[in-house]
Formats: sequence, C-alpha cells, structure tokens
Amino acid sequence: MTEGFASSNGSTPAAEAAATFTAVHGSAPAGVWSAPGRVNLIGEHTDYNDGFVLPFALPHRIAAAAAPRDDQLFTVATLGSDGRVQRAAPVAIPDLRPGGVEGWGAYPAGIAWVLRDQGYDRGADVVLAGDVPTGAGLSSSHALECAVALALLGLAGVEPGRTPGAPELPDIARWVQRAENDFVGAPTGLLDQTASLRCTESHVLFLDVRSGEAEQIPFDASSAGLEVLVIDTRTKHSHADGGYGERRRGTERAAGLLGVPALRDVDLAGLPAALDALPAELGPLVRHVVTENQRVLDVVELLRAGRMADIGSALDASHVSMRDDYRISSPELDLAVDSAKEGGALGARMTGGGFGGSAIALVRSADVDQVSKAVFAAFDRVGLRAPRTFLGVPSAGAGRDS
Ligand code: GAF
Repeated sequence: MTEGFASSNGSTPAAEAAATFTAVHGSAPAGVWSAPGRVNLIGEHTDYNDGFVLPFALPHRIAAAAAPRDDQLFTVATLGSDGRVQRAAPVAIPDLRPGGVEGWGAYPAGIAWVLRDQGYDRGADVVLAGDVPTGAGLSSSHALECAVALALLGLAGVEPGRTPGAPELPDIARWVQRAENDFVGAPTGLLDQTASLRCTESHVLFLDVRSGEAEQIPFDASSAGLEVLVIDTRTKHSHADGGYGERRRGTERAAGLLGVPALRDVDLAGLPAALDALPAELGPLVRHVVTENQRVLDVVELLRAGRMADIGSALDASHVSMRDDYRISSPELDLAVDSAKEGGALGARMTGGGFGGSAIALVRSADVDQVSKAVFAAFDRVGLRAPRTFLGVPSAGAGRDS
C-alpha cells in the first residue's frame, strides 16, 4: 500500500528528461541536472524569521535536460505524468520581467531572469521530467527551479563546488529565492531551495538561516529500526494563496513591534514578555515561531545523542503548534496526523507550508503497514480520497546526472 519511489515505469527523471529532450529537439541534450523535493523533519515557518530548519531531501527529483542556443531565447517543455509534453511559450531572455510569464512557465523563466542578472544570459532549450508530487507541500517548485538553475549554470561551464570561482550553493539558494519571491510572486523563505541544493544522502540538514551555517546530521532511520512515513493528503497546497504571506507579514510586524531584527531574536525565556507586549492577534504566531525554533534545537540534540526514537513528542508538539497557534493545518492534515498516531506512530506532524499538502510520521519499521492502514481507514471512513503514502528516505541533493 505504501509506494516505492521509483518512477512507475522504472525509469529515472534524468533518463526521461534526456529522452524527451531528444524527441522534442531532435538531438541529445548537452547535459542533465536534477534536484530533489524535500521533507522538513521539523522547523516550520521559522526560515523567514531567521531561525532553524531541519529538512532532508527526498528520492523524488525533477530533472532538467538542457542545451545551449545560439540566440537568447529560452524554451522549456515538460513531460507530464500522463506522458504528454507541454511547452511553455518561448521567451527572450533580455525581455524577461516579473509578471511577464504566467502559469508553470514562470518558475523556469524566473530562474533564467535571476541568472541573467548574474551575467548568465545565453539562450537555452530545457526539457523537464520528474516524480516530485506537485502541490503536495514537498517542494516540487523549488526542485524544478534548482534543477533549472544548475542546468543554466552548467551550460555556462559552471559547476558549483567544482569550477574555480563558481557561485557557492548558498548563493544559488538566494538567487532561487529571489526568482520565487520577485518573479513568481510567492513570498517564500530559504528552506526549500537550500534543502534541494545542500542536503546529502542519509542526513538531515541543520540550517541556521540567519548565518547560513549548515550541519549534516546523520539520519539513517532504517538502521535505527525506524522510518519516516510521508502522507500526501492530496489536498492542494499553494504559497500563492494569501495565508502564507499573511503569516509572514504577521511575524515581521511582531518583530518590528518588539524592536528585534527577526523573531529569531526572541527565545523561550523572553517569550512571556514578548507576548505581553504584543497585540493579542500576533501572540500565537510568535509563540509558534519561538517554540518551533526551540523544538528544532531539541531534536538536533536528540539526534546527535543517537536518540532518534525520542523525537516523536517534539513532532507532535510542532503539529499542535501549527494547528492551534499558526493555524496552517487542515482537516485532512489533522486526520493524517491523528490517525497515524492512533495506528502506532511515535510522532507525526504536517510538513511544509501547510494549508494542505503532506504530513510525516515517525514509525517503527515493523509498524509501517499498520500505521498506513490506520491512515487509509480513517480517510475512507470520512469519505476522503485515499492519501498517497511512501517512505521518506534522506537522499542526495541537486547535481549533474550526465
Ligand atoms: C514553504 C516555503 F517555501 C518555505 O520557505 C518555508 O517557509 C515553509 O513553507 C514552511 O516552513 O515550503
């Protein structure tokens, strides 16, 4: 019942992107680059408050097969899950401007726009293929953007970490964020693109967003007899709807009223005074961010101590905080979390931006089927479409495939 993570036909996104490129353009691509979706183990809506996050990369990836052009046109096509190829309208790189491209084409075009401003303005043909579920809160848009960013840099002969003088991954993450914020118009933080670019296999990435410092923390759940079960509720999640931006503005306003650069500067000890000083409507937002930052630090300590099975209560508390204080959960996410717990999960929480999307549950390996069954039965009982579940295996970050 729980799905594996290979493409249904056994092919990889990189192979599918390359084959589709050849079919569309009549010649092989110059290279293929890919980037993963992510799960955030804990640390939600802390990134734009300069705080802490703890994501890992999923095995699901979006691949970009690409070749340079002799002009400054940027063309993108994508292989849909129905096997059909969809083409975005070609755009001239010098003409790119925010608001100028609509629909899914805005994501790759935003990357061409932001890289143009960094001096990478050669035209390119790009063909995308992937298996990151879209709208599931697993960061498919950032996987796409990171894959395209690495592809366009790669076509310019720039491989981060390999080419002397190449931009570093944190720089690229900031560029991707700029594309998402200013071109696509989604006011997201730095979590997703950093996860996609910097995560490594069998680790969670402990990122201090303020300093940009990142630590790879071993997270080999299977060896510890555990699994992270991802539950995609199949209810659509989007950052473009107002709820995300509203929460972000609320926390920024609170920081301003408290006279601090960001809510990162309020700790647990300072929380009561902060709550006293703020208008009632901002209190719960601040309480979530401050307690969530502390939960990330607590989970990091437990993982460093080899106590993975003990992080469940922090996951639970994180979900309650998002449900009751940040108010970004949904009935489907709550049902996924509650039913996973009833089925025997050690802890569970929604993951990502919220308002739909996915939840994760920490589950003993022996209990995976039992927990999945409990979740499926709960959805069935209330007449909801069956969710999709799979094991979240910490996987490699973005890079060149061929
Ligand atoms: C979304 C955003 F893109 C991230 O920046 C982050 O804020 C997350 O929601 C919530 O933690 O995925």
